[in-house]
Amino acid sequence: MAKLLMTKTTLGNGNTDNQSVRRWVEAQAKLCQPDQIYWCDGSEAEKETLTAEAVAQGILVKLNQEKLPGCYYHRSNPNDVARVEQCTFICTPMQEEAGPTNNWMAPKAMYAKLGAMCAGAMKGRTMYVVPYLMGPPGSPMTKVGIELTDSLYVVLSMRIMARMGEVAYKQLGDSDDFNRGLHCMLDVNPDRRFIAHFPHDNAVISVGSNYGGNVLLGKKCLALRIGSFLGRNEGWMAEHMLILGVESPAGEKTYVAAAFPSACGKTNFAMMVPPAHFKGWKIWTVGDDIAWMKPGEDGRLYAINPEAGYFGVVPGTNSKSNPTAVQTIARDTIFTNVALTPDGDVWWEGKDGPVPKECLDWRGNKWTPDSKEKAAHPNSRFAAPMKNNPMLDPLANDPNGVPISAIIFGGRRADTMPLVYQAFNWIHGVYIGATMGSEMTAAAVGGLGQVRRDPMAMLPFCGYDMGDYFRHWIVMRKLIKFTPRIFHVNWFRKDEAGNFLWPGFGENMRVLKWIVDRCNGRANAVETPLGWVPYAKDFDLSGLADYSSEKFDRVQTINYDDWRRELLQQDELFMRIYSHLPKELIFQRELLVARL
Ligand code: GTP
Ligand code: SPV
Ligand code: MN
Repeated sequence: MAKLLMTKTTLGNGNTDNQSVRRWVEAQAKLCQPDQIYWCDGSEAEKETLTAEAVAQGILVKLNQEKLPGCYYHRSNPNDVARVEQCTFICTPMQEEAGPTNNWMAPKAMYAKLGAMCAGAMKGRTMYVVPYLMGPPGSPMTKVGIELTDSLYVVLSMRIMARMGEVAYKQLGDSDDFNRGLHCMLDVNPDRRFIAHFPHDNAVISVGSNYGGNVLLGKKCLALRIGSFLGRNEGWMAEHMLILGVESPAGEKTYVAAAFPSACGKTNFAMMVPPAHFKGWKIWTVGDDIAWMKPGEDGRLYAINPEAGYFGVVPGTNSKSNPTAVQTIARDTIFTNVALTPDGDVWWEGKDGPVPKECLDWRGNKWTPDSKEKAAHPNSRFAAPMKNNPMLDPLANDPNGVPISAIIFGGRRADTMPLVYQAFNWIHGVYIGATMGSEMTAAAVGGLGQVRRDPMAMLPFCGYDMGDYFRHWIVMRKLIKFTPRIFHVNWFRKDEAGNFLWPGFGENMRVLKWIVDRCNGRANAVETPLGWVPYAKDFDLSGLADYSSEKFDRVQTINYDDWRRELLQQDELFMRIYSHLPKELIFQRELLVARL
């Protein structure tokens, strides 16, 4: 192994002869001035060492190893518990390219601003070099990233969320085609928090945070914001979608991808366990958050999950809502911002079993069942390796990905949106995705509960102009011979009393079954102004206690007053992004108005 260029103390067994990597790391070290540089190799031994170090520094708490083998607990700064969209920037040379839905700053100005913040920021600290892959090793779709960070929590989380270590240098070879990610925690101050993307440089700089999507740079930053930009130029799609396989009792396998906004049910859907009534049906997980999709040689659209772990919402996870997740997070998991019980276990609202008489809440304060505040933060998360998932699809690591038969869009809507309908064709489906709305959740700071337009669940994650992104979807149609069918679902419609009109979770299998049958030419449908919907008589409600066909009619109702409002709200988005909006979508709007 060649000697490193830098004079700094270097630790860790990870090393590379790749000159571009070494020069770049050296330049960043010169800027940040860490006391030492630690080159991660991704080994088990390294995990042990770094975990022990994190425990010694109080970054992680070792949980009760009898109950939760290999599990650790982390509390983030209370000012740093979710993605911050107002601090997230797309830095293209022209603002036009970033579009009206992204914060923008010129690259030169942003490099100068963040360079000044990072200067000397790692004095007295260690800079960890984290090489990783987004995608299975050896896949032509896989991308290499290197994240430099002064956070051990980030190193240990990245190790779960991505394929980390030597494997990345192997894929990279002597190429300089890798994402350059720099993360400095600084003083974790919201006023000095920036997540800046430089799509033309395949680079990201994140400062002032130590939480989730802000700092695990392979995830939202590379796999979605930079990824969407690269995908547009290279003829593929980077989407905020889960990927799952549906296996019928006869062994037929159908893969679907689904885009729901943050905290709107992707992980739950991707790990769904069909109800007893669906004997012999199985759901296999490929991914729970991100899909990279590319047309294959056979003319179908193929998808890979670029991630290797799940960064999932904890509250509400139990053996009824998501038994697969319960098994997945039983070991080797880092829990962030849940509650800690006196016996070294974790707890959250909606967990199986009794409510603890006393525990420490996500801030570390004493909590009892009488406390007014929640014990676990609503956006508390688990980071768990996907290999723990008992229903991991056998093709989850396949370099070719899986062929997608259906794309499902869905939002969190208390009204207006029926449980399920199918687009008439691809371009109509693009319109349905482009006009998606959803109530905002705790996954991002601000606006909780308000309905906002979140096209294709990508509003916070698209690395370029939203109108150009719609254009890319339209262009992709020409590259795919057998286009996936497109659907819209809404698990969250409520009655006047505020009760959900659909039981959701495992029962979503009933909707998925109709979707799969539609894709495979087996189910009938009725034409409505919105699209195709199931005949009530065809839709399987058997074995669903207390669920009448009247209730199903209600959850499927198209209310014309609601749709008048809906169209006006959609117009607000279209006005905002008008200058790059493909005219095809304006025509689709006109057709919808005419049908209504
Ligand atoms: P991100 O990781 O933020 O991208 O979220 P996600 O889309 O993976 O959402 P997740 O599956 O974690 O679900 C978020 C919340 O929605 C959880 O609190 C669930 O309880 C709730 N949820 C998920 N599926 C359903 C459903 O079918 N019905 C109802 N009513 N709630 C659901
Ligand atoms: C999301 O917000 O969509 C997430 C969580 O998946 S985070 O990684 O924080 O972006
Ligand atoms: Mn997500």
